[in-house]
Parts: sequence; C-alpha cells; structure tokens
Amino acid sequence: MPDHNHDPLAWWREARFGLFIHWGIYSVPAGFWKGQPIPSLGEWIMHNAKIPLEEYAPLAQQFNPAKFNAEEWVSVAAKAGMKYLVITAKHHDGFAMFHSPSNPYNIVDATPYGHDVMKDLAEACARHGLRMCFYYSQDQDWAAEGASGHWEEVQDKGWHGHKPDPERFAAYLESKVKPQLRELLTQYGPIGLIWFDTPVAITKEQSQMLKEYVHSLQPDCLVSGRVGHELGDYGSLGDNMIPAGPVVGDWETPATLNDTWGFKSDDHNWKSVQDLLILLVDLTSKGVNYLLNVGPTSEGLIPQPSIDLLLAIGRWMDVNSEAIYGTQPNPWPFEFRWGRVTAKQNKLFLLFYEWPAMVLGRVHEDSNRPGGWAGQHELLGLRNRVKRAYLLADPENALPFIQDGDRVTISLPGVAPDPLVSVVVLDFEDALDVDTSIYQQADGTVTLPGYLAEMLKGPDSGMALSRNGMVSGWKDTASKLQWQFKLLTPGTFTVKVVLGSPYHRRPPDGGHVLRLTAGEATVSGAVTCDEQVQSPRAQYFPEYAGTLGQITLDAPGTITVALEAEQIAGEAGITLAAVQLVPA
Ligand code: JFZ
Repeated sequence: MPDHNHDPLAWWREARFGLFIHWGIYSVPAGFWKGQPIPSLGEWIMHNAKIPLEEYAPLAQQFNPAKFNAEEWVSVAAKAGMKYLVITAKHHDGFAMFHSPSNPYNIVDATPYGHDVMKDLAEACARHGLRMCFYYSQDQDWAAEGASGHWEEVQDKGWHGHKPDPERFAAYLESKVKPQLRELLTQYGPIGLIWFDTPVAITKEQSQMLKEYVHSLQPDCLVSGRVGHELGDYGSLGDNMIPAGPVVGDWETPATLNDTWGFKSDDHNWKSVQDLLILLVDLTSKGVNYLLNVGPTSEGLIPQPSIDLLLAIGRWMDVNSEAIYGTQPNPWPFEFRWGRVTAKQNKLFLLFYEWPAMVLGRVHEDSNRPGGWAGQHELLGLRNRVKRAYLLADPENALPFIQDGDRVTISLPGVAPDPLVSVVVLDFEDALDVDTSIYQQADGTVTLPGYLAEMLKGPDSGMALSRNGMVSGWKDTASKLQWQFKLLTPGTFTVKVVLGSPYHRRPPDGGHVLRLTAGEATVSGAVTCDEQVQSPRAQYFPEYAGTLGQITLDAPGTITVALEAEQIAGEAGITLAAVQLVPA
C-alpha cells in the first residue's frame, strides 16, 4: 500500500537549521592570485582572476588536507544544533570533491591526498543523526566543454553574460552532470537533498529532467529551488536574504558567517553571535530554513572563528532549540519590535531580542525569586486561554501572568535568562487563535508593513510585492498603498518610512516626496535616506528610515491609512519595507 502520509519534506521542515560547506581547490589560493588579493567570493577566484584551466587545475596537486577529520566537522555541526549538512560536491570550477569514476578531475584521482572525504562525512553524519546532502553546480562548470562559463569560451566572448550553445550544453548534462549525480546518489547511502545552483542556461525541460533523474535514483532526495524554473521541492531565497514578512511555501536562506563562502585568508568580517541568533530566530519565525556556511582551509580545517561561532549558537540551542525545531511560523502576519514568535502544538514561544525593562512600581507582589519580578511584557491579540507561562531556560518555575481578554501581561525576572535572545513559553488551550488584523502594539507603535498593504495600482503600474516582502517597482504617482489598523491609545506620532533598496549592498535613491493620510490627519514631505536601519538582516540588503513628519490621532478606533507618492526619485522607483507610527 502506498503511504499517503509520507512527506519527503517532513525532516527538512523539522530541521530548520543546516550546515553549508564550501570546500574545493580554491581553498589553496584562498583569495590571492600571484600575490594579489582577488575581490569577491573565494570560490569564484578562477573566474574573477581569469585563470586559464591549465593554471588552475594544478592547484589540485597542492591540495592535501592532512588535517581533515570528518568526525570533528560533523560534531561541530551537531553541537551547533544543525540537522543537515550540504557540502560542495562540485562547485562552478568543475572540480569534483568526491571520487568520480566518470571524470578524473576529482579529489581521489587528481590530488596527492587521494581520499574520498565524502565517504567519511556521510558516515559521520549517520553517526550524529544529520542528513548528508550535496551541493552540485549543474549549470556553470568552468572546466567542462559546453557548460555555462567554460573558461575558454568566456575568454573569447568576455567573462560576463556568456550563454553556452544549447546542443553542447545538453551534451554536457549527459556526459558530466548525470554520471556524477548517479555517483553521488549511489556511493554514499541516503542523501537528503541535492543543492543545485545558478540556473542560467538550463531549460525548463532540463531542470525537470534533472529533478526526475535525482528522484529516480533516490525517491526521497529533495532538489533545491536553484535546479531552475521554480521546479525545486523547496525554494531558495537570495544569499543572506531575510524576508520582511511571512512567506508562503517551503523556503531556505543560504547564509555566510563572514562575506565569502569558499575560504579566503583575508576575510575576517565575522558576524556576531547576536546577529547570527537573530537571523536564525527571524528566519525560523517565518518558517524559513537557515543554511549557514563554513569555508574550510586547504589543510582540512574549519576556521577557528567559525567553530567558535557555531559552538556559541549551539550553547543557545542546548537551552532553546525547542523554540526552533519543527515550529510553525509566527501566527501574526507582522513582526514585533521586541523579538519574534514561533509556535508548536499548544505552545507559543516569545523570543526576545530586547528583554523587557524594569517597570518601577509595578513589581509583582508574590515574588519569591531573587531579584523579584521586575519587568512586564504585554502581548496583545492572543485569543486562547493561557494556562501557564515560563522561561524556556527554567521550565520548572511558572511566571506570574494576568489575562484580560486578548491581553496577556507576563511578569518577568529583572535579569534576562540569556544575554542575547531569551525565550518565554506560553502554554495555551485549544487551537491557536490570534487577531491577525493590524493593531497598535503595547509599546504604542504601529507598524504598517508593505506586504500587508492593499496595492491600489494606477494604469500600467509596475508596483508589485517582491519575494522578500517589500513593495517594489513603484514608479508612478497614480498608484497608492492603503492599510487599516486599530488604534488603542491616541496621541501624536512620528511618521517613519522604511525603504528597502532595489540595489545589492547599495542604498536606494532618496528624495521621494510622499504623502500619508491617517483618518483626518495628513502629512507629506521628502523622504531622505539618512538613517540606515541597523539590523542583522539589513547587512546585505540595506534598509533606510526617513521621517515624513508628525500626525495627531485623537480618537481610538479603526483608522485607514493611505500612502501616496507626489514625486518619485530615481529610475528604480520606490522599494517600501514599512511605514511606522512611533509615539512622539
Ligand atoms: C551562488 C554561487 O555562485 C556562490 O558561489 C555560492 O555557492 C552561493 C551559495 O550560490 O551565488 C548566488 C546564487 C544566487 C543568488 C545569489 C548568489 N541569488 O539568487 O540571490
């Protein structure tokens, strides 16, 4: 009998957190060629330094990772709380990091090391309960004739925008890609997924063919979204991309610990533990998997700063992983300023980036805890009856709380259980039921995200919601955005507009003139991009906040807000993350 409940994505959704490994012979030059630092990604050095294959291929003879120890690598991943491992079996340089009987340009046949590291890694993964997975560059292969970016073709035709001849590309898929996929899916036991990448030349039929080929060899093996043409078993967001709001379907974000994937000896731009935890929590609250990368050296070592960061995440996971694994996304369609929310069965996890401050004079009476109950957190919009509140770091001791309608006020210890991200759990009755309309938060702010706006588009407007949740391509003054929210506490508010950027790692154009109308009040002005939003997710896709002015809203109730553009600066139009009303 076929098992209709069998879902090959179940383990992947449960996992939430995986280790990416970019390892290849590019770790020998480690970002330098002929003494010169080569900008950009370490694994792209052959392309970026325009190295002919006859000079690049001999790097294999210098590749001798004597210190490689699969058990050590996988135990670091396991301690970090990661549940799957994706390693570059073949990156764009075309060199196979596994034993490939069909092609001699591989780690066993072309290096003095002569050992199949993937065998060891697959065994170590099995011991530690991680899923073994492979990255495989199916489209770009700078060493294979007919593939995208083949070094000889790009040398004649220029190193950018090369499109291979369709017939020769198809022949490359048959002669190199399929035999190697067969090897990867037959030599190492069960494989969790194949992480295809950079679909540029591949046709829809070829993407479908590769997906079916993988499934014919291992029916449960997933294929990543970058197989092309949106045919993946799950989707891949942009590198280091954190969507601004909820996403529909299964997604994963690949991300770096510094600024490169493959090892570069001069990249020391490590993210902080706090940033990494916030990225993990932020992605999890949106139901997006986090695939976090290390780039080992040519000696076979994961750089020590990477190990230290992963182990620090692991110490947090030891206490708090219940708020991550197998969770449902935030049931509210918006983010909170204080942190993020995940859910699982009859539990709601509140993950605080900022621990609620002391509330003087409102310290709870029945305290027997050292330090007392010094802070309070108000959560609005939960309609379920709360049975119990506690810290995930201290499940034995209940936290006092009061529930009044859909307002829950929880008393918290003065000192956060974790200095970076602390988790409060609410056990509730019945199926989760929250107010998903937009309402003023307990701290008085109102956030109107782009992805919750009604888009009232002018004729031929290019306004659309981008895949990271921002309103983009707003180039016409005939279009506008509209929201409704519930105002609980009237007052005067500063109106802030948060803009995303249509450009990678560059600020957006400033100087749009916008008009905001909220009920009877209206304010207009030019939005400048002077205040860069400091948040870990805005590191690669910057966000800027500008102030439009102030408005006064004098009665509680449902308020309609409209945002219109009187003047739009620049070619790319407006990219809008959110409008915020902050009590003045
Ligand atoms: C690709 C590779 O070129 C790179 O070397 C690395 O392996 C990375 C994980 O993937 O680079 C990409 C591919 C897609 C996007 C960005 C970088 N994207 O969709 O934003």
